[in-house]
Amino acid sequence: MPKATRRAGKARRAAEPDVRKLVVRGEDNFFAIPPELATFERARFVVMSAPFEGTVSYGGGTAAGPRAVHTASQQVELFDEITGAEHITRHGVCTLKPFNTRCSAEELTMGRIYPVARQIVAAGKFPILIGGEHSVSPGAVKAVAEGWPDLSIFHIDAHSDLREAYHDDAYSHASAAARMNEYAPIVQVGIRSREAFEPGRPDKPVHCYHAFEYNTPGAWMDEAVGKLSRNVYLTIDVDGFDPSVFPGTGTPEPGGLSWYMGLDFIKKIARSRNIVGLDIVEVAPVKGTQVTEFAAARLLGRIIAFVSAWCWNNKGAV
Ligand SMILES: [Mn+2]
Repeated sequence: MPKATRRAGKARRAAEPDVRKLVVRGEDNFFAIPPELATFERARFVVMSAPFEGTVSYGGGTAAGPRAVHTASQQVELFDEITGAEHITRHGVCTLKPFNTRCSAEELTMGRIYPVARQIVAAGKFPILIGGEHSVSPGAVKAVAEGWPDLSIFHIDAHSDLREAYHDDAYSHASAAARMNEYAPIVQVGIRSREAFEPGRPDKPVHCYHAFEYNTPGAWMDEAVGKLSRNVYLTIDVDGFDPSVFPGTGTPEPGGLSWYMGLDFIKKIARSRNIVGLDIVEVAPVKGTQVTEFAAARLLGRIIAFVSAWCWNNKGAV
């Protein structure tokens, strides 16, 4: 074998680190839980951080998002009064060191996030990804889609993100849903900013619930959840919520989901489907206030509770 080829082969293997070597030791983990509950072996949830803002088109700051959510999570009460239990310590949450994000969006999500997420899914654990801009998500979705057949995506966002490419970059944040759509059909809610024509893939439909029409609780929420298949990946751009809930985000749009409407959606999904992966992206902390990152940490804690309480005891059939 020529020398150059052998070297290339070695480089590829080096780019796929063992997930166990990325684990944060000690108490500076998500939710500040005892380290013995945060090992890869013990924990059923595993949190990846991707502090990336390579392709943002307007306000910046998302590179600081994951660490801010990490720090805020350490102030979140571990008991969940909605489900009546302390799921975070019961099931354990493993924190991974942040990805090195000095690379293209494509290299980050496909070359770095995907192989780690794949190992998490293969170990039977629940992958969580904290961004960073939305371009980090497709690699995690790919790993989950390979591990879970019959996957669909529930997508909370102000933006449809279905452009085939943006500024010639197919892995731009504005193309995140187009890339995710390669792996699964999508149900979008909160959408209030889009290109006129973004058809999605014919074999994997995209159902869009625009915010101008669907902005208050109603039967449409059950209809939207009804379009999801058995296994569901949640991708949550915090700008899908109203800016009063998440003011710190790159492209805030007025008129999004209320806090409780968002939670109700996720509750409905957890009660009737099997949620198998999650990302929360586009947190851009605002100096002098912790509102955004604390809300994101709280959302993460709630979703962990809903998955634990309902998906993992789910007797319902779809
Ligand atoms: Mn968005």
